[in-house]
Amino acid sequence: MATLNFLTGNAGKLAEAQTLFSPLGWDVQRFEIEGEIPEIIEPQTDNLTTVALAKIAQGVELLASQGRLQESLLVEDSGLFIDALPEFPGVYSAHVLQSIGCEGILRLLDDERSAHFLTAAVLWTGEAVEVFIGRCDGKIAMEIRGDDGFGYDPIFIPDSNDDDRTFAEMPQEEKSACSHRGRALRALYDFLNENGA
Ligand code: ITT
Repeated sequence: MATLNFLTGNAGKLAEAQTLFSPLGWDVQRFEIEGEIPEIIEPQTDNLTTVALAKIAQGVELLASQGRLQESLLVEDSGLFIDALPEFPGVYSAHVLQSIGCEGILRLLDDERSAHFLTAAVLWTGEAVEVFIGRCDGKIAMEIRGDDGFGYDPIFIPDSNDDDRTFAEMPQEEKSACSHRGRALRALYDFLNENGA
């Protein structure tokens, strides 16, 4: 089984990547140095891809410092974008979740509830950097629902879902089949396959 290192502090993201890649023969492991997840500095910018590229640049330096530059490394940056609140929470999704939470988002919204998630996944192949984007359209629920998933999952209803369930009310495989992360990571997997990784 091939190994893919994933530099992330988010256990939910790691679990989703593992669920998606393991049936495909890839073992996704959290990238750690001496048992610790390395600290990564995210730049102030309104672009997810720019953030993800800054993360991979730091990750590749860390690989090099460990003499592991030939290994692959994955990072990703994701955000929730709500049409009624332009660019919000967007690149500030992690900070907004920590400060006002899903309840706070619900309090800000009226009838207009359309939204989408975006993921910018960046892969260091051991030689070069590749970018994969995934998007999932949907809407913000009227209330918090479901116990699965993480982050904004209890308030996001994907359009592909015809029974109004939130991501947090779906098994992980069902979320991955239509999610922003699932789309970006399947594109990444196709790239790995086509390039004989
Ligand atoms: P990293 O260490 O990988 O950077 P993070 O938690 O800082 O992890 P992001 O900045 O990419 O991740 O994510 C922004 C926020 O959006 C964060 O609070 C996540 O919990 C949330 N989020 C990301 N993907 C999500 C998803 O699929 N469903 C629900 N919330 C999600």
